[in-house]
Amino acid sequence: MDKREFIKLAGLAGVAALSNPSGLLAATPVSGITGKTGGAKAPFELPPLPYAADALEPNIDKLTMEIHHDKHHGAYVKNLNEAVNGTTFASLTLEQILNKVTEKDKAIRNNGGGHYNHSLFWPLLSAEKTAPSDKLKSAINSAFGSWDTFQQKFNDAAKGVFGSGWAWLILTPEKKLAVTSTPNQDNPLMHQLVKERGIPVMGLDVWEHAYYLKHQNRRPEYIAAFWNVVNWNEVQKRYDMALK
Ligand code: MN3
Repeated sequence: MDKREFIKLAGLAGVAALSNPSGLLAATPVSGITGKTGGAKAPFELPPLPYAADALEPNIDKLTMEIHHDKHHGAYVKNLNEAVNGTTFASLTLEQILNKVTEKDKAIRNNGGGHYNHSLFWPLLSAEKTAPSDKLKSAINSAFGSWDTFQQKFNDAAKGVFGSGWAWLILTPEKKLAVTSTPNQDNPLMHQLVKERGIPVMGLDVWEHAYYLKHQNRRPEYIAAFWNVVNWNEVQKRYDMALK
């Protein structure tokens, strides 16, 4: 797959939004950004949490979720809107912005990534017990050798982020599942900035703001808690979308 095809694939949400502005994305968020935010252009809006702030207790506490969503994600949205205002980015969808952003566009890089990553993250968590489908397990097994190896790699990627960043399960442009990580609010769609490009299938926020109030400095404890609340239905949905 060449770069142009990859941009096209990664930008599917934007294309879908243009061809069906009313209904398609609400039902099938290709980008993982739920509801009308999917494929949206500025001004961007903070999507509501898809569950109560205390729904993930005791794994992730209520106050952390409130501050993380309302204040941190809220600030990324506000700052992104200010940063794109009056620039050529103002007419692009969020996915197109991530595809285009470079080192020069510092505020758009940080806040565009922040908005995308958190919009993807909230629905990837759930209080309801879900399990990976046989199809996903089989894809994971063939990509990593075993489920345990996949989890170990993902844990290592999450623990290995120095300072703030994200661990990812991605589908590469070659349609292979891979584990990677990015610093700060970068993500694998920022293909002018990251070494390992791909469509995010699952992501874990390992900024201290995501866990410090409850887990303090114990990031491994937070990572273990994350596995208790993964919404495997959402992971599956994102994987299916990425494959198309
Ligand atoms: Mn965060």
